[in-house]
Amino acid sequence: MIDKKSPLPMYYQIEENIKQRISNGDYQPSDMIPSERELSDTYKVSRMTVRQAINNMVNKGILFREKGKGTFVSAKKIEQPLKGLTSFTEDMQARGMKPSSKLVSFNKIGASAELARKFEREEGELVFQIKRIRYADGKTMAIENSYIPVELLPDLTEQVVSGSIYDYVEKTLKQSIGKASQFIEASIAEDSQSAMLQIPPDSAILNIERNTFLADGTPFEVVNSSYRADRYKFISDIYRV
Ligand code: 16G
Repeated sequence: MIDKKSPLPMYYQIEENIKQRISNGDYQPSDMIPSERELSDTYKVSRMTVRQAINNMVNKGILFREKGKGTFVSAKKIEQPLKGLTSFTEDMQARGMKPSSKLVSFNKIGASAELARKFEREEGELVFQIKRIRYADGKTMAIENSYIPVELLPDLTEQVVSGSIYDYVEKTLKQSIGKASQFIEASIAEDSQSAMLQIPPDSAILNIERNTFLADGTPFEVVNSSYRADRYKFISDIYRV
C-alpha cells in the first residue's frame, strides 16, 4: 500500500491511506488509530515517517491526540457552503442538529469610527454589542461578536439574542434581510478564545466578518465570528467565466 518507488513522499502516502480508511469507515470518528510502532510495522517505514504523517493529520484536524491515551479520529467537519445568507440557527437545523447559544455579554456601546463607517452612521451612535458562544448538539462551534445599531432594533433583549437574531428580524419585526459581504481569515486563538471554544491553547481558528444589509440597503449587522477550525470547513462552488 506504500509505493517506495513513487515520487510521492511516503508520509504523504500514509496520510492518504489513513484518510481513505476514515472515508470508507474502517476508522470511525473517535476511534483510536494504531500506535506509531504498529503503523511503522504495517507500512514498513520508520517511526519518523509515521510521526510526520500523523503530525500533519493532527495539524489539519483530521486526527487529535489525547495525552497518555493515543491518537483518535476527529468528528467529521461541518461543511458550510459559502452561498446562501443563512443564520447559524438555520444552518444547524438544516443538518438535524440542535443549535443553542450562551450569551457572554450584551451591552450598548458608542460606535467606534470603524463601526460608524460600516453602519454609515455617526461615530459614538449607540450600537448593541452581543457576544455569544454558539453550540450544535451541545458542542462548541463558534464565538460571535455582533454589532447592531440600537436605532434599528431598539427593543432587542437578552432573551431575543439568546435565540435567533435573524428569526426576530424577519418574523417579529417583519424586515427583510437582503445581502452580506464576508471576509475570511485564519488566526491563532487568543487565550480567551481558546477557553470559550474549548480548544487547546494556540489552536488555529477561522475568522469571518459578515457585514449584513437589509433589503433596502441599510447596514444592519457587523459580526466577527471565530470558528473552530477542527469542526468547520467552508466550501464554495466557483465557475470559470
Ligand atoms: C451566522 C452569521 C452571523 C449571524 C448569525 C445569526 C456567519 C459567518 N455568521 O452565524 O453573522 O449574526 O448567523 O444567527 O455566517 P441567529 O439567527 O441564529 O442568531
